[in-house]
Order: sequence, then C-alpha cells, then structure tokens
Amino acid sequence: MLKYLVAGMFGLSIAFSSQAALVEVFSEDFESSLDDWTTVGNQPILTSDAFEGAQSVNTDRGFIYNDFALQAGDVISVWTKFSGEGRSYLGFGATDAGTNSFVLSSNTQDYRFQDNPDFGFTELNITTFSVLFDTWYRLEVVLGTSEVVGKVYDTDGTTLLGSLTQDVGSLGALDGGISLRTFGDSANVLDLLQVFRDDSIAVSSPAGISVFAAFCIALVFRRKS
Ligand SMILES: [Ca+2]
Repeated sequence: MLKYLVAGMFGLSIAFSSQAALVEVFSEDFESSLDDWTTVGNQPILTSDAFEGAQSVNTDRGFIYNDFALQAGDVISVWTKFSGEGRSYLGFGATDAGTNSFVLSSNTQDYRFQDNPDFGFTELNITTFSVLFDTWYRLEVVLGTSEVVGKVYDTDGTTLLGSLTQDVGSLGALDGGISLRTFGDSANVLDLLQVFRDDSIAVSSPAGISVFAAFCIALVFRRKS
C-alpha cells in the first residue's frame, strides 16, 4: 500500500510541478507475460523482487523494446534497484535499428546518456553519482524537441537526486518505442514503467488543470491497486 501511496504522490508531483495535464498513456508492471516486448540478446527474467505488485524484470544483459509511439513532451518513468554492481537502462526512440538510453550505473557510480545504434553504445554526457544497493530509485526521461533530460529520484519518487541534459542532435533517431536493459548482478531489476503525456485539456486556470490532472492520475493508481 505504501508503494501505491508513493507512486500516487509522484503522480501528483508531476501534475502540480508541470502545471500541465499530464496523464498516463502507457504502463507496464511486469505482472504478466512479456509478449508485447521484442527481445535483443538474452531472454528477460521476471523476478519476485518488485516495487509494485509481485514481479519486476531483469533483462540479463539483453535489451527489450516495444513499439509504443513516444512523442516530444512525453515523460517516461521506471523504478530500479541494484543488489550489486551493474547498470539499468531507460531507453527511448527504440526500433530494430537500436535505441537511445539514460543509464544509471552502480558499477561505475554515475548516470549517463548513450546512443545505442544496433543496441551497441556510444557514450554521451555523463555525471558522477553515488548509487546505493538495495535502494529503489525512479528514473525519468523527459523528451524535448532540442534536448532530452534524464533524472534520478529517491525512493519517495519525488526527491530529485540529480539530472542530466543531452542535446537531441547527439542522439540517434527519436522516433520509436521504449527500451529497457539491465546488466550485472542477476538481482538488478526494473519495475513499473509508465509514460505520461500532456493531453492539452482546455481548462482556464493552471490550478484547475493541475487539480484535474491529479484527479486523473489518482484514479489511474487507484485502479492498479
Ligand atoms: Ca511489478
């Protein structure tokens, strides 16, 4: 229940901080099959070490990606936890030609952007960051038209621990879906992937928009529980 409350507070934070009607347009909680995902490399493993529900995913060094049509302005969010050294990838613009990714690394203690043509890697901007084991972090990527911002939040989902900006020109194509990857310790996991989008609801006052967005997101989380 606490986790749902935290997730709900995170939703409220998005609504109130952005002054826009951000609503959930995609969700994957890893509670059932991975039929909607394409696997590159090793097969993903569903684990019982979950942030939400009963399962999360470890991709065993492979990438998984889907064909959800991301748009500029989208906010992509996923939870991750490390039990040992490794990396967690939150990717965007994913197709069969590769992806881009925001990467949190417990093995090198940093977060970074990568361009991943053919699911390889080209290192882009990087910032040192102290990653703790056995701690849930929320990763977020905000897609812009000229730059993309990656953020790392603490276990409460709302305390911003660090952010990194990457110009779009250094990334690969942005048209495509979402990708995920873990490598390193077999117990490093990802859970509750969500995409939020401004649905441009016409409400006269910004406060009204925020309240409406908070109501919508609260409903979404309530349905999940
Ligand atoms: Ca789950």
